[in-house]
Amino acid sequence: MYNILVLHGPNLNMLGIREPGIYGTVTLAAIEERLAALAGTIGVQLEFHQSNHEGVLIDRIHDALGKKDGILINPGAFTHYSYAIRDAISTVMLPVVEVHLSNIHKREPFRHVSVIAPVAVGQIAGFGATSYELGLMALHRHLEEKGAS
Ligand code: CA2
Repeated sequence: MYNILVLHGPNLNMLGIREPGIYGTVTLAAIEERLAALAGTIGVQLEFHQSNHEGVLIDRIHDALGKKDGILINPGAFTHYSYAIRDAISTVMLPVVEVHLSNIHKREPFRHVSVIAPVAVGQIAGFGATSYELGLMALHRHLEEKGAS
């Protein structure tokens, strides 16, 4: 049984409430329900947190050290400039999968850069709420393969 921390960054608490044209109508609670259902089928234990504050996200990443096997994260806009979140991920050395609802590579130029991607196992973007499920499956597979090696 793997323990995985699921982190949602700033403004994602507004999902399904504002700007449905860009981010869809699915709420964060519904995404977490979908993830929990998937986790049940693949034998994974999830813990969820959303924060609008960089330091809180960093504290959660630090707390994962020694307790979690990996992290699934949508860092929100911090994706594009938070060297502090990137450093926290490097520090704990846990496998991280970065997910995005939108395809950040076909949006405004500032969103094309992820400072998190170089310290992540990989990135999934553009599939709406499904990005999270794909990300969880990818992280689970990565952990299985790492364990087997
Ligand atoms: O596509 C994604 O998942 C993003 O991480 C979402 C971030 C954005 O800054 C990134 O570039 C890409 C923004 C999340 C804002 O979510 C909202 C949801 C509903 C209403 C307003 C904002």
